[in-house]
Amino acid sequence: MTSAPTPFALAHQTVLITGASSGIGAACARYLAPTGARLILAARRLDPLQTLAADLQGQHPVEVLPLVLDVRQPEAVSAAIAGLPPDWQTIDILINNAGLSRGLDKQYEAPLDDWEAMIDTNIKGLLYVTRAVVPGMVARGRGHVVNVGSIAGRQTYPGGSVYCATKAAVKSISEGLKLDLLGTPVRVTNIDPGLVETEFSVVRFGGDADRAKGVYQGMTPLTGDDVADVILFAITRPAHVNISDLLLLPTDQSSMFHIHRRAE
Ligand code: NDP
Ligand code: 8X3
Repeated sequence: MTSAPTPFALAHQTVLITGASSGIGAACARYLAPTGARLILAARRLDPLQTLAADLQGQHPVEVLPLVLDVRQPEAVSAAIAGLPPDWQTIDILINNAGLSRGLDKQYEAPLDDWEAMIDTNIKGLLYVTRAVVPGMVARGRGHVVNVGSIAGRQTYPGGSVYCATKAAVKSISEGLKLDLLGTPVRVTNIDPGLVETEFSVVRFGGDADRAKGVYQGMTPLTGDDVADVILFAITRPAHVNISDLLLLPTDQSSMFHIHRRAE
């Protein structure tokens, strides 16, 4: 009889989660809090980070460091990582989750600002954080990077060309990072969720909550918890196991274009 593999222990591991003020990132924090990991929760909004930190610390003996960070600012990113308190400098796990979508306009009509926001956050921001954190992982001989892409990076939909392109870029960046890290123990996981009900669609539609609700109408989307659960699985595999690429869909979704909706 074979025995189950020993999971990778998260106790005392320092985890940086970008986009931790909401949705998938906040769910990752909640899933990691009971594991003994130490959490750096990064986003632009301090209030929700502090509220989340207080909630987690009320429930678990967990160390949490809220970090105000705009991933679009390369100097601010490198200064924030270099300026972490000494006992928080050794980041073992990076969850590159910060991201957003803006609008569903046709490519030949979309506001340029929307493109800048998506490209600067989803591609360049992810790269800036990776560039600031991964050298330390290589030097220490341990680490794991989880990049949150999307099914949108695998299938382009009307009005989504730039958002989809940013997520296709995340997939390429994940593949490239794994290639460049070959020969080191640092692991790379790319996870591409389908529809997840978070603040994502509210942000996409400029605060229009009713339009956002319509995205998930009549179907059961993933929750941030569902994604966090799978990320927790990926980062707790034994050190010689690298889950490279994951597509995670709601049962009601088979592709970008096949969504089962019940009459309500
Ligand atoms: P939310 O809008 O709920 O969360 C997005 C998070 O990203 C927030 O914490 C936000 O914090 C943060 N963020 C946005 N811009 C920046 C920035 N410039 N610097 C730092 N943090 C930033 O959406 P989700 O949780 O759904 O999204 C998380 C990731 O999952 C994104 O990369 C998204 O593309 C991806 N994804 C989402 C899916 C979905 O259907 N929801 C499906 C597939 C992938 P703040 O505003 O405080 O900075
Ligand atoms: C988010 C999923 O389908 O709204 O990446 O683009 S979708």
